[in-house]
Amino acid sequence: MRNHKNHNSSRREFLKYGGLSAAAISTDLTFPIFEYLQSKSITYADPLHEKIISEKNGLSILNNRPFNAETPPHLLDDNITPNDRHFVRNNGLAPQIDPTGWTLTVDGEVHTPLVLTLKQLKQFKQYTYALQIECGGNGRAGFNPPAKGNQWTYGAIGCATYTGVKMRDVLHLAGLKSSAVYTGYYGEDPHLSGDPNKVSISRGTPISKALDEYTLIAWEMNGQPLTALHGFPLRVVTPGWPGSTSIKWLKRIFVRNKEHDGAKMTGYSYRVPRYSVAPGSHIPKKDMRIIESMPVKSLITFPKSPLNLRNKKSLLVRGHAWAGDRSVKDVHLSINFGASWLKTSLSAPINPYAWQNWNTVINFPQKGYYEIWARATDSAGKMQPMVVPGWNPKGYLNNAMHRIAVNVI
Ligand SMILES: Nc1nc2c(c(=O)[nH]1)N[C@H]1C(S)=C(S)[C@@H](COP(=O)(O)O)O[C@H]1N2
Ligand SMILES: [Mo]
Repeated sequence: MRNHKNHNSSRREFLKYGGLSAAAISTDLTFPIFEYLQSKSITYADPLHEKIISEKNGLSILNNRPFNAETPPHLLDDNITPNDRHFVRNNGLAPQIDPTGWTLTVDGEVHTPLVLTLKQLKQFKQYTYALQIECGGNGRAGFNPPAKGNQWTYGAIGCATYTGVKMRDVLHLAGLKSSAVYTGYYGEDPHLSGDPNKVSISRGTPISKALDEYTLIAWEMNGQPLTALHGFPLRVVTPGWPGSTSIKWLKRIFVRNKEHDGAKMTGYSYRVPRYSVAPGSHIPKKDMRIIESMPVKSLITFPKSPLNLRNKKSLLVRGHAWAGDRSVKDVHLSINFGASWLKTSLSAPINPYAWQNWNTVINFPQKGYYEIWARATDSAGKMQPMVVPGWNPKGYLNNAMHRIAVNVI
């Protein structure tokens, strides 16, 4: 096992690498299992962040500056992810914003540029939807050769309810010019360097996705005002696309007449090769394409891995599945390393872009070590791969199956 060390030495290691190393991995296992099958434990590297950490119940901190934390799969068991269990991905510093006088600007390729106060924005028709947000780098830890960046395992995904207005209602009020092809969103989070002229991230989407009826400008998450970590007072929610298109602390919607070229829109950011490449290859920039819809994926959220099942051979297993812009058609489980598959009972999403819940009862034929593998299939028939798919330089789009370990004793 790569991280075979006790908690204290992991903590030291964490401090030594300035919070960039993987979080501590507990090794008090009752049977051998590879590290991705277990949950990581929290590592505190900076007392200044204790408040932030206390807002997040049981998450694994991957980095303190910027603050990044993921949710262990068993803590994603709720049908709607509670605020304290939703992962956090920050590229810069999370600002504490005074909403007095806050305005949202809409400009660029529009007939009537707008400057809206929060009060004016709330006069548009309001909607509440359950929407999943997954970081484009979720699963990055699985790539080899490894990709730099947060080593997300499984938990950079959440499905909370958001209340706000439709992006398209706001864009229609401004009046899109025929030259409008892309959005460029800007948030108020300061760059890590503190330099006010630097932007940590400014991404957007083709106009068609911004006009999707489920793309929101939201101010509430699960019925509460957005927290500072999640973008108070306003954020974009672009469900089903890389989380990076859901800009937090939203200040400006710049409508572009070409693909947006803000921070993390160009070069290799949030891009994958147009064709499959051998692991470790160098790919020319011109051969990279922007990630749009996220691929089909699922999680086993109950039971927690690893499990010792005593005096019992049946087990209720459940989780969620989602598929970017598509829906999920089926979730199957295997308890024999993929030799045969069992169909689970899968619910419809409560609205498009909400994840879907599945469950089934498994009967183990005899005692022994089992892995449960979950494989979702989307509405177009695409399935999750067992192994890490399509290596790419920045480690995006790993939708390999989630596995948990069960020891029937
Ligand atoms: N302004 C701003 N918006 C942002 C980010 C950021 O760093 N700054 N991170 C993005 C990324 S990469 C992701 S995955 C999502 C995560 O949203 P969450 O922190 O609410 O889970 O926010 C996106 N919006
Ligand atoms: Mo992300």
